[in-house]
Amino acid sequence: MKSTALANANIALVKYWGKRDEKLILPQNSNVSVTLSELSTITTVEFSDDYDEDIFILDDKVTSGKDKERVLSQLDMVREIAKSSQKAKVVSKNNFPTAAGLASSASGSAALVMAATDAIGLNLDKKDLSILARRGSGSSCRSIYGGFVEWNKGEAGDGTDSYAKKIESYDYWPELRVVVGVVTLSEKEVKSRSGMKQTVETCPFYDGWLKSVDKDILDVKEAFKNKDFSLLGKTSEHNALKMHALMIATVPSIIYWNPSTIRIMNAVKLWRENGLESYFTIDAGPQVKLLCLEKDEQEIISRLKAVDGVIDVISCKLGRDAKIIYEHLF
Ligand code: 2P0
Repeated sequence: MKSTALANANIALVKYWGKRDEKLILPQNSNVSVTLSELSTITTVEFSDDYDEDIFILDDKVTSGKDKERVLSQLDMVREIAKSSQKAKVVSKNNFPTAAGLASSASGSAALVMAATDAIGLNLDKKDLSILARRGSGSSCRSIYGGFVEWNKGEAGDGTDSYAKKIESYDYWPELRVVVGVVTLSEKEVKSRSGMKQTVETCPFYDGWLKSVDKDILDVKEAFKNKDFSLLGKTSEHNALKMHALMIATVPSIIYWNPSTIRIMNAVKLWRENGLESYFTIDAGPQVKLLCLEKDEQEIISRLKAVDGVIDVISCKLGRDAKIIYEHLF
């Protein structure tokens, strides 16, 4: 009744920002991500009659409040499918800063459902794991897979057709890199969940976003197919800026950037003008992720490290599928 899973974080190239169903976590638009090799969560789950209540320990701290509630509600879903009432102990570790916009909820929820379903003896396929992960945190449905991944928004009211599928495997484009510039270790002030709800409710440009996203998805898929780095980068960068434009035009306004974020954005444009090709994408936090090719990786890393306010740089390849591992955390 004990199992451990490892899932990698992912970064969206075409973003998810807004739900059409808050409870089931169904997105307004389809979206596309790349799974990141170096950012991961490992989670061990044990179901046992010895536990009187569920326990959740994240990065060595016993959690309570919203973080714990999310885990409990996912455990409840797993118990319901398995027709079990056993309580569980969950221990989870991120190898990167939690909740600062490096997609910890994505890798966390994916690792949790994979470990919990395995521990309780369910043998779910990846589609069902993706749906269960989605119920914990939308973007996590993409972290079940490695490589390039699409979360199709689906049409059904019950969410049964809203799950992720792999577009290309982790080894499809070995030269591609995502270099993460860490500019803060603090947790963000506005959580994605409330921020995106505010945007759907108040942003006057939201319809324009929805009208333009499908073309971005076609373009990134075309870029994957032809390994067209420029098209991939341009589309991803523009899509990220469009999402941040929505956030800025939300009432009250949500600005996730800090001065270092803007310094990196300006630097990347300048580097490009001078022949070093790289593009940025930014999620719901100040961290910046740069897309580049292997031939420019070392130059990008050293230039990024030199930008004022950059605390750490993590260079990723395309990550692999989430998986069960055999070294437990307790
Ligand atoms: C994404 N983000 O596509 C977008 C881009 C952040 C910016 O998905 O409410 O933690 O749990 O579904 O998945 C972050 O939001 O939100 C996110 P919920 P989630 O990666």
